[in-house]
Amino acid sequence: MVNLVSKAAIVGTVLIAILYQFVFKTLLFDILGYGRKVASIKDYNHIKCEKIDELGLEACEDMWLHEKTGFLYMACADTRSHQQWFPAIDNLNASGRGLTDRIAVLDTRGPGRLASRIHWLNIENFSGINGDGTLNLHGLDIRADKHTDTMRILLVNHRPPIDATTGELLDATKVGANSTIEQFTTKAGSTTMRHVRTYADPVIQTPNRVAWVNEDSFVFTNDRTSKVGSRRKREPLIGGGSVGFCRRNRCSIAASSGMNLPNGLVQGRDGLIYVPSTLRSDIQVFSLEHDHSLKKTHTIKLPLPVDNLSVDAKGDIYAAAFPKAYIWSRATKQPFDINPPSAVLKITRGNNGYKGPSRKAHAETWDDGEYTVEKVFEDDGSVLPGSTVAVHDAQTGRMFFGGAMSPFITICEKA
Ligand SMILES: *[C@@H]1O[C@H](CO)[C@@H](O)[C@H](O)[C@H]1NC(C)=O
Ligand SMILES: *[C@@H]1O[C@H](CO)[C@@H](O)[C@H](O)[C@H]1NC(C)=O
Ligand SMILES: *[C@@H]1O[C@H](CO)[C@@H](O)[C@H](O)[C@H]1NC(C)=O
Ligand SMILES: CC(=O)N[C@H]1CO[C@H](CO)[C@@H](O)[C@@H]1O
Repeated sequence: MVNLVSKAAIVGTVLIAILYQFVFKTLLFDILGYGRKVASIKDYNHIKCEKIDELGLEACEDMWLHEKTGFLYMACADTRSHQQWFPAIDNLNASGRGLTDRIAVLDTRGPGRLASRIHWLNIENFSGINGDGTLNLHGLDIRADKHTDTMRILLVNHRPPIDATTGELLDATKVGANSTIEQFTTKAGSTTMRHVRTYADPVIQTPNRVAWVNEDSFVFTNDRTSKVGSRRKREPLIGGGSVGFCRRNRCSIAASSGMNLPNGLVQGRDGLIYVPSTLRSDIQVFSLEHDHSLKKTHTIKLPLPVDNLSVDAKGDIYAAAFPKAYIWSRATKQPFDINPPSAVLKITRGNNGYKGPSRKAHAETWDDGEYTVEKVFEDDGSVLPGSTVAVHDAQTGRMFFGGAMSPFITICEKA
């Protein structure tokens, strides 16, 4: 008996040691970033960045660039309300939710002062919560029509849960947010967007980002498996989350295995769906099958945990990355005091042949034969917002950065 116990204890200790090696070490160093050295933007002397901390461009969680016009569409909110209501990070005080979340449009290629090139989209035909017309924004995607100037907008909307009979707020810490996906339509340069429909479906649980796949279908990530509860608390260790597919008013789960905090997915120029999982430091690549399921074709390993992806006009994918995720997570609680480090990765398809480490200061590249990953630059938190999205304009070379909890956005260009 004693022998058995001690044997069990030894096996237990060994298991913990192995766990430390493979799980906690990965978690601590590779994912949370303890001990990782971060370069400063000043080390990249070919890049000049400007922080935009006025004009109301706050908590701009997600961005999309209209290639043709250079209009940058941003889903913005305010940092203080995100501290109360932002279901993705368990901020579930619905009565403190933002009532002014809106879409900003910045004419990035126009002349004149920035302030004169910004406008906000007015909303038409959308009732919001009890008729107040409000949205609580998160991910967005826009599809520009090939032949007309129509643009189809999809927005993740974290509605507070409402009692259908009394119209009173329900306790979101118990039932979670009532998240939906909203479709709007607008035209390039217009100052309004008109509501088309709401996607409310049991499959839309914890939506994070949406991505159009054609005129009437889209995919989206559920960053977690459940809105609230104990399963959710364990998910960082056991994994979870899924990708859903919606066509007109019907939604279904398209992929649900091997993810851990899947978030800012995109459709690449190659038609494949790229799904980053923040807590796995990888991007899973899927093809969309005729039955609306996703079939995995590749996994791109990344040197840093990444967040939301964007595709530029050349088809290169840009990713906002967290060199020190543990600081990012602290900053979500003190967004005005702590500005976490960020990095930008560029992912290129096609075997360019591994060229060895690049000569550019601090540049690093990785190549798996199918995809090349390059660290474009990183910042210790002095100019970039704790970035959750990075968008590249291939025409001008400019890059735009926003962050869910940041009180500002940043624009960078080659000096
Ligand atoms: C929730 O938000 C409301 C409105 O901002 C605020 O008065 C209240 O103190 C907040 N509750 C908690 C628990 O933080
Ligand atoms: C708004 O909705 C109303 C009723 O649902 C409809 O009659 C009207 O045409 C809509 N307006 C626009 C601009 O679509
Ligand atoms: C969630 O939103 C949908 C769409 O507006 C609505 O029909 C439903 O009643 C809402 N449910 C809750 C619990 O708020
Ligand atoms: C659409 C979007 O912006 N998604 C995610 C970007 O990254 C942050 C941090 O992980 C998430 O909270 C967002 O949900």
